[in-house]
Amino acid sequence: MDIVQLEIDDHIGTITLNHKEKLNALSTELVEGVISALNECRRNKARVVVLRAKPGVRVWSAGHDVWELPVDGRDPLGWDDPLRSLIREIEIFPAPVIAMIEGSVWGGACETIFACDLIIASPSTTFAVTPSRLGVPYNVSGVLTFFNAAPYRLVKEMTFTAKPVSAQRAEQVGMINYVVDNPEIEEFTYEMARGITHNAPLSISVMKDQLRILAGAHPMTPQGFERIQGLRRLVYDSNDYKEGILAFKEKRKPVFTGT
Ligand code: YXS
Repeated sequence: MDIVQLEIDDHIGTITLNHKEKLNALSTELVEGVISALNECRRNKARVVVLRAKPGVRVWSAGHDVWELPVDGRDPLGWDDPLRSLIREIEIFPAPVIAMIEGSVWGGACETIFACDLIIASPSTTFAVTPSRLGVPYNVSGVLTFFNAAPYRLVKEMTFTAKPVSAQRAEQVGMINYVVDNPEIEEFTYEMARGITHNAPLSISVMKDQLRILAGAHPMTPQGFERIQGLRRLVYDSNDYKEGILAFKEKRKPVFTGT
């Protein structure tokens, strides 16, 4: 069974995450499947893509595959990391990507959803941004995705506490577009998707790209970037980062010492 499934029908691409055993963790294999599906949608000139998991999942995605996070002194979220590639491919895809969410969303999967253009979630959905739970130093463009998705103070709350935020609260603050109950969520999502396919695709594509460029237009000096990279290295070289990953693998609570 493919861990990523693709259907293209009447200008609408549907990409379904289907790696139940690993709770749709964003492994290299799964990310490559999603990127390949996006490329197929591009070849078929899809005018909108729906990114979803199987109906009724408890966990939409458990985030980055923790077993693929390096503990050998390499940046865990470097440019060619699968999660980084996935975010970029969603952002540059020349048509709207609608995230249709059921179940809980964790870590890098939250960023993946926030990189999408529209977000429709079921009432049971929660979003948990978890770098601080694992000791991971998130990367700059990733933090910018969160910064563009939610109010400043809520981004701080989510990143500092790593606690799940409900779909209702996310909708209240404009972090997602709609909360729609099952089973209506599918019809609601595809009605929106069909509506988009009836509008001018070139106009939508250029507005999506303009919004991406404007949202990313935050001045940062080379010195400022280098200072952040230096701080991030201190974190991914730290005992706490190794402890966070090991505790996850040993299924126990981490004990962070700040070293
Ligand atoms: O023990 P087995 O072999 O059955 O495997 C277990 C888990 O190890 C595995 N699994 C994962 N494997 C790799 N990467 C993951 N992110 C991941 N999450 C889970 O799936 C099997 C079932 O997990 P289990 O027994 O815990 O299921 P559960 O139903 O009790 O709990 C579901 C979750 C999602 C609440 C729980 O699995 C969980 O808390 N997972 C970790 C969520 C998380 O912290 N994700 C962030 C990953 S790191 C990331 O995205 C960024 C780098 S960052 O951290 O910076 O945001």
